[in-house]
Order: sequence, then C-alpha cells, then structure tokens
Amino acid sequence: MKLVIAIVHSDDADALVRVLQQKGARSTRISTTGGFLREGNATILIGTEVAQLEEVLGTIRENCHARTQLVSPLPPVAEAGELYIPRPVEVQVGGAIVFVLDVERAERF
Ligand code: 2BA
Repeated sequence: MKLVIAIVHSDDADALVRVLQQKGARSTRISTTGGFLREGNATILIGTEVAQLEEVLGTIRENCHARTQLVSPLPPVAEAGELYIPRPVEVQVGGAIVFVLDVERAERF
C-alpha cells in the first residue's frame, strides 16, 4: 500500500476529492498553510493499493492546475530616510506537490 500526500491549491481541492471519491479512492482533506506564501492550501491524504496508484496520480494531475501569484517581498532593513517601494514578484504555484510513501501497515479498527 502507498500513502499519497498531495499539497494542492484550495480552489482545486473540492473537485479533486469529488473525482477521487467517484473513482473509489478514499481521501482525507486537511487545511494547511504554505510556508512561503503563508496562504491557505489543502493537503489531501490518499491511501491506495499499488495497482491504483497511477490512476490516483493521474487524477491529481488532471484536476490540479498551476497558477501564478503575485507576492510582495518583505522590505529590507532600510537606513533612516530611505524610501522602499515594494515591487510584487510572480511565483508559480502547483498544480500539485506530491509525495508517495510506502505504508508499512494499515488497519481499520
Ligand atoms: P508555499 O510554501 O506557500 O509556496 C508557494 C510557491 O512559492 C511555491 O509553489 C514556489 O513556486 C514558491 N516558493 C516556495 N518557496 C520559495 C522560495 N524559498 N523561494 C522562491 N519561491 C518559493 P510550489 O512549489 O508549487 O508549492 C506549493 C505549496 O506546496 C507550498 O506553498 C507548500 O505548502 C507546499 N510544498 C512545496 N514544496 C514542498 C516541500 N518540499 N515540502 C513540503 N511542502 C512543500
């Protein structure tokens, strides 16, 4: 068995969970926050048999889309009297960051 951990954009999470459900994959959605943008995203945990792994990964690929977001960099420490005008920079987010882990044992009690 494998555990897929997918970090996705919040706007893609509902559709992803719905399609996974339709395909018979069980999932858990956790509300998370990215360390860089410090904005909400969603982490989806999917426990899956190896035989279904590629279908799960394909479903994530099809339902999660890359976006560009503007970020205002933190101002540097300025000298007195210096004027700092922050210029937003573009970062590319997602579609999905995916980790696949081996599951040693899974139980449902
Ligand atoms: P954030 O940490 O909020 O990062 C959002 C996007 O900002 C990243 O998109 C990346 O394009 C950019 N970024 C992140 N750190 C950066 C840095 N130090 N310098 C310049 N740009 C940076 P993604 O790579 O698609 O990541 C989307 C979200 O997935 C991340 O949100 C984070 O929550 C998670 N993530 C990405 N890589 C991870 C990893 N190795 N371990 C754990 N979580 C990860």
